[in-house]
This record gives sequence, C-alpha cells and structure tokens, in this order.
Amino acid sequence: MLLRLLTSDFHSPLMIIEQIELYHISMPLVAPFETSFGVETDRECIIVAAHADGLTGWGECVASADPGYCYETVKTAWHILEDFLIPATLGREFDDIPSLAAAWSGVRGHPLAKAGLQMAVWDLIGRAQGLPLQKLLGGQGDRVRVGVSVGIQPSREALVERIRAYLAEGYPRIKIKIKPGKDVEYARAVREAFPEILLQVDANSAYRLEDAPTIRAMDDLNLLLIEQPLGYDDIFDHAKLQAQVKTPICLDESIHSPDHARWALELSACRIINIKAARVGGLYEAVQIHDLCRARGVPVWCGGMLETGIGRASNLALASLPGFTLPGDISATNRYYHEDIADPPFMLNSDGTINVPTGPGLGVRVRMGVLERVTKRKGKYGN
Ligand code: OSB
Ligand code: MG
Repeated sequence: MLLRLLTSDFHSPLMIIEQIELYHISMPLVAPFETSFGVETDRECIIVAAHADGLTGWGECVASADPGYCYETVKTAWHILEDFLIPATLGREFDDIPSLAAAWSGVRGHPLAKAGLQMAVWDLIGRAQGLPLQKLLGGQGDRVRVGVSVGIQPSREALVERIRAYLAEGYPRIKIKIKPGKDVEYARAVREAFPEILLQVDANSAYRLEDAPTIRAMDDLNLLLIEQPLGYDDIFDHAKLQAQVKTPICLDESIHSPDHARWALELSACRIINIKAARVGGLYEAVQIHDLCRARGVPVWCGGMLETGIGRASNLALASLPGFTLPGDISATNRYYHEDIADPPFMLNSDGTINVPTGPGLGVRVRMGVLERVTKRKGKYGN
C-alpha cells in the first residue's frame, strides 16, 4: 500500500485490497428483541474482513436473517457481496471512498451490503494512517450521549419495570417500540410513571395514514419524536401526517440516500432524521446526510441495528459529528450480548455517554476465537 495522501476530504492512501473474507455469524441476544415486524432472539449478520498490505480492516453488514426491517437479508447481502461488490473491489487501485463506491455503481440498491464492505475499507484506511475513524469522518469529543431502544413488552407493567431498570443503569433517553394495540396506552403508562424522561417511540412502519388518530393521540405525551409510523418506503403520507401533529416525525426506514433525505425535508415529511450508515449505503453517505441536515438546522441522531462491537465502534465515531444533537440508539455491549466478538466492551458512563474509540480505524480488536465460534458460514475471496 502506497501512503500517497490526496487532497480529498478523507485523505486516503492509494490502496489495493488483496483478499476479503466473509463470516455469517449468529450471536444470542441477552433477551429477545420484539418490534412491530417480529422477534429476534439471535442476531445474525455478516462480518467482513478486508486485507491489504498486511493490515486487516473489519466491517459489519447488519442485514438480518429475515427481510422484516428492509428487503435485504444475510443471504441476499452475501450474494451481492460475493458475486458483485467483492469482484469489483479486489485488486482494484483506489485512493478514496468515493472512487471505490464508483466501482460499485453497477449495483442498484443493497445499501446494507455496500455499507458493510465500505466500513471495512474505512477501518483499513484508519489503520494504515494511524487515525481513528472519528477523525477521518470529522467527529469531535471523547464521548457521545446515548439512549436505549426497548422492545415491545408483554404488558404495560412489564414495560415500565424494564424502563425503570434501564434508567437505574443510567440511560438518559428511552425509546419504546410500538405496534397497533400496544401504542397509546403503553406510551402513556411510561409517561405517567416517568414524567420527566426523554422519551420517544418507534413504530417500524406499522401504521397507515388512516391511523392518524392513533398517532395524534400520542401528541400530548411530550415525546421527543415519533419514528417511522408509516410505510417503509413512504415519504408522501408522512408529510400529510406531520402536518397533523406537533411532535416531530423522524424517518428511519424511508431514508436510503442523501437524495431521500433532501426529498423528505423539502416535502416536510419529517423534522428529524435517524441516520444509520448501513441503511444509506455507508459511512460516506451518512456523513453527507449529516452535512445536509446540519446546514438546514435539522437534528439527526444515530440509529442502531443491534450491532456487534464492530458496528458499534463505527456508530460511536459517526455519532460524534456535531450535527448528532440527539442521543443515539447506541447502548452498552451488555444490553445486547453476554459475549461480543470485539474488545473492549462498550460501557455506559455515569453521565449517560459512551466513549468514542480512540485507536486507529474502528479502534477495536476482533476476538478471533469468539468470531470463529459464532460463525455459521465462511467465504474467502482473492489471495
Ligand atoms: O428501527 O431502529 C430500529 C433494531 C433492529 C432493526 C431496527 C431498529 C432497531 C432498534 C435497535 O431500534 C437499536 C439498537 O441497536 O439498540
Ligand atoms: Mg427505527
């Protein structure tokens, strides 16, 4: 690898990736996670290792076993990586992330697959230059404010108790998942139990515009935001709904690119955007959406996909950019896993923050023994 610094935004070296490995993993969650689209008990995803010049960069493709959150699954992402993205990447010289992304322009969609490989390349660039991802992206500060995303619970009482425990751990912001039948009354019970907390709800596309009365019924609960109430691909009806409520609508599923973010803002379909690098095709695109929102004074926050320590390190670096003014769905390692594939585990500080990694690249070390143990399928490409 030639360390030829360019005058691009990201000052990347000229790089040739010689080999890429994929690991389809399955890790048991500490507790099942229920959303309006299903229950997850084991987190499946793909870990990407990209090798160049004796260095390894790690990435996480957050596609799940089922196409409940978006159309991609572990198997579709594997196919897109193995048959298209990896062949377009191996042996090719590139000097920055946009030129790499240009090599993938023949692949429409599949942002989760692209983002997983892009993350591994960012990690490589950081390790090659001895710079933390936070610095490559333009982040600042040593810690970021975080929250916890609480899955659907069997009863209002169980939900309130679950939240009481998370508040006792020190989480300064609570998000609850909602679905028809477990929405207004659940959110109201939480608000009555904890009148002052930062509280928001996430419907994961469980409603239609005809359900606007249900959404309006949550308008007086002093919620920070209502996340993705309507269709996973909708912007139009969200604009109609936002006009009917004073609580900000926040889009997650519907925003797949910087253009989608601009369209949503220009249509007034939302007042806040949840940025997940995976959902928008990678960290590079995530930074572009951050910049767009910041220029328009629109708050953003970093969403989560129950990541392992690899993806969590990436989320923390991204969430340290100045426009991320709301706490992210980035919780401590022990909220998700008893044992993680990366070290060190992320801990919640007493001020409701998590430290941003400071080592080169993602700043985490992969525990190969644990990774091998949770791997269901492995692929190796290049030499
Ligand atoms: O909609 O934000 C979501 C997890 C998986 C899929 C979608 C979502 C979520 C979460 C969990 O809310 C966030 C986290 O990683 O803690
Ligand atoms: Mg969401």
